[in-house]
Amino acid sequence: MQNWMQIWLGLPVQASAHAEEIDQMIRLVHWLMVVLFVGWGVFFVYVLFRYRKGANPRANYDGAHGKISKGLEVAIVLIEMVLLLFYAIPAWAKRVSNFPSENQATVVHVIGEQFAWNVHYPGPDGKYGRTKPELVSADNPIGLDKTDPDAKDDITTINQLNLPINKPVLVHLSSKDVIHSFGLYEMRVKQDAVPGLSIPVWFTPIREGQYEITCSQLCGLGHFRMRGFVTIQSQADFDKWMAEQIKESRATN
Ligand SMILES: [Cu+2]
Repeated sequence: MQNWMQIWLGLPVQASAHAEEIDQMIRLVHWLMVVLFVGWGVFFVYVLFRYRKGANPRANYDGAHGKISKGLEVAIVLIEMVLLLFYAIPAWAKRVSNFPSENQATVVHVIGEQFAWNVHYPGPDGKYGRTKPELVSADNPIGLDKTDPDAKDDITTINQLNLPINKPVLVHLSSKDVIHSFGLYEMRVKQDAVPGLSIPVWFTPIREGQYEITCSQLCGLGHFRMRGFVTIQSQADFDKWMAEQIKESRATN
């Protein structure tokens, strides 16, 4: 849903199934902020007028009395608790517990490095080949061990992630050097890539197109150019693309 508030807040298009849930949360928080901003602003102007020197020649050292201010503070805390308990925590829980099963999802490994995104697909056998840090080189950026039979048909790309539409995507995210952050704004996905860890993150793309992978963690001098692309395409186009990659990798091996 691309409504006026979405445009006003400058939010990108919603290209994943859970994007609306995140945006709803963002909108609610902004509504609360609008109410607080306007409320405090009006109160401030009122106080400037009400407690002006002309009307109050002697200062009052007691301060304000009354239940309104306490009631307002309690109300704000309650609204914030509702946002946290009924929107934020349930939305987060779905992201971190309801992972799709590997055979129903597009499974892909994404490995961050200074300053690129390496993408690793298992190839036709569906099995990931072994990778070893000592094999990492300019033409083997993820250190794929070609002596492993599972590695022979593996597909790797740099800064290009192709995914079929309407099918859950399970990304296993890691990093070769420093902490990066895998940011797909249109998918409302952001997850740190940490060396030594494989972190799963999942989403379902629902909109075809070309989007950007942004590194959202300052990771070094070339951080600004650490961007890749995500292409969301129909299953048929994805299969065609994958077949081309397989053909290409067979020709070079
Ligand atoms: Cu980075």
